[in-house]
Amino acid sequence: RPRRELAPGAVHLPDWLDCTEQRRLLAACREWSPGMRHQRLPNGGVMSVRMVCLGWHWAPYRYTKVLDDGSAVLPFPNWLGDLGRRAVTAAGFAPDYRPDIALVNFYDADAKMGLHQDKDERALDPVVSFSLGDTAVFRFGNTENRGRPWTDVELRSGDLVVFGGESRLAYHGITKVLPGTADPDLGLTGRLNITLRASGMD
Ligand code: MD3
Ligand code: FE
Repeated sequence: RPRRELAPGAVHLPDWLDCTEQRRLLAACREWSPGMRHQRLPNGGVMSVRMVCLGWHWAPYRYTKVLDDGSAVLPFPNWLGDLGRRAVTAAGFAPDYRPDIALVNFYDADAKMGLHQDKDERALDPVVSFSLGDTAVFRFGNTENRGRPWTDVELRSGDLVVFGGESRLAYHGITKVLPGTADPDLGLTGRLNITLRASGMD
């Protein structure tokens, strides 16, 4: 199986999830989807992506155990931790990975995610990313600032990327979604990305 190193610590395994695993993950996302919200940012902006969290809720820019309306965050299922351990192991990282956060992002044809760093987790364990549905252009930058150098990589349905080591604090984002690129057999219009993280919190 191809294993592309985007940068030191950033490992891309195209088409890592087989068709059955993509369907199972999509079915789970559909169960979580009633909780999907456009996140409001402290600067007054609203994210174009719709998001639902498992385990811990990302209330920009910190993690909490309760949603903005006071209700409990959805549980992080054990099977998702198992999938995360298989993923980091396949990418060549230590198998002792214990993720306790999943962020599920839904992109319609117009959604984007600006360049940012993921630094709200106390632990620097790898971040695991799974993509489903339409292809997206993922921009992978540097650890210094939002500017160049960056590389643009297409992420397709079934792709796994693991970001650890030197890449864990790199700037990254989604510049566009390519509508209509998903396999019609999957039955998803748009794109889902599921990231797994270790909070480092109790
Ligand atoms: C590199 N999500 O949820 S996944 C995010 O496709 C996020 O929804 C994008 O960025 C998406 O924070 C990109 C790829 C990704 C995820 C986390 C990373 C790359 C990363 C953390 C550190 C470095
Ligand atoms: Fe991110």
